[in-house]
Amino acid sequence: MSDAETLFERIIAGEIPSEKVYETETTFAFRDIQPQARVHVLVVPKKRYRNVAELAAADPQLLSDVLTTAAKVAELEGIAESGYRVVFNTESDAGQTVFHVHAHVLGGEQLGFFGR
Ligand code: IU
Repeated sequence: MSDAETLFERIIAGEIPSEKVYETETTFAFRDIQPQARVHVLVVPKKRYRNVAELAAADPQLLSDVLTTAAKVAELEGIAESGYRVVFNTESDAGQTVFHVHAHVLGGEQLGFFGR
């Protein structure tokens, strides 16, 4: 297992400091160290799957927990009404760099179009 693969497990365990936003029995939410919007929070399932496809196939309840936590984060950050985006970068063309599935919760300002 590479360092990149264990990184979020170490953040969840508190071995690497992070700015926690919210936590449940199965998920952990913390601020992205390189925010791409005024609000940029990562939601990670405590059990590691490589990407959202593997998570969806293996444990749909846990995927649901991740999305419920994302909605809770939006509420806590005050962006539930103004709007926000939930993104799962999946593998290389999408720029996934940490292979422990995570949802990006982005908002707090008008977001630009995305794609190419
Ligand atoms: P990606 O979807 O795998 O590209 O997202 C990984 C994110 O993890 C990226 O936005 C990084 O800024 C973020 N991150 C972090 O918050 N803390 C870290 O120690 C590392 C990456 I390394």
